[in-house]
Amino acid sequence: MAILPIIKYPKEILRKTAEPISEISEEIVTLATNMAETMYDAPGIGLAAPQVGVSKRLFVIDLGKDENEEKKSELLTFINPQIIESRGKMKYEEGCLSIPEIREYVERPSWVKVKALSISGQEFELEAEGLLAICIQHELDHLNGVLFIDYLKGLKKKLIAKKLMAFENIK
Ligand code: K1U
Ligand code: ZN
Repeated sequence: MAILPIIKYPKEILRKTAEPISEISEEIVTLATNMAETMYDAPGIGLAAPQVGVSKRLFVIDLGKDENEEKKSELLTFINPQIIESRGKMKYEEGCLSIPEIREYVERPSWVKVKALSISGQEFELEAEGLLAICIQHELDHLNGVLFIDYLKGLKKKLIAKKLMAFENIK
């Protein structure tokens, strides 16, 4: 197992459309394992393959235990994910491991149904709401070269432009 370096904004790979995974090889299994370790170490609640420099359609999510510890921590791995239904709206203050120290509210569907392959190659469907739905959409955006800052408009966009320029200068 290994902790991988996390690619930071504005690196080009974060803007590319990632390639579908045609075979769940040993290399993919190792990548998913290392991505999970990297996410726990960061710490974060999700991580997409382009964030570790691999332009492939794979992400991992673990929201951890909830406050009441009613829900256990569960590692979810999504390969070639597709959102097949969505509804509702909610705002959540998102962060991104590739854009450290910036958190902003983004509005997205509050419920999604996602279809993907598991790490063992099994197709599954998952219905998610709340933070899990938000995190799935954030990670799927990474596979399409979209970042949460792209959703900001008006004054918010202008205000964070300055902070983003600081990242651009240390490219
Ligand atoms: O994809 C990423 O950059 C990871 C990102 C996922 C995410 C967070 C919030 C809303 C949508 C998607 C993060 O994990 S940022 C770190 C974070 O939010 C967090 C870290 C430790 C504990 C709890 C949250
Ligand atoms: Zn992110």
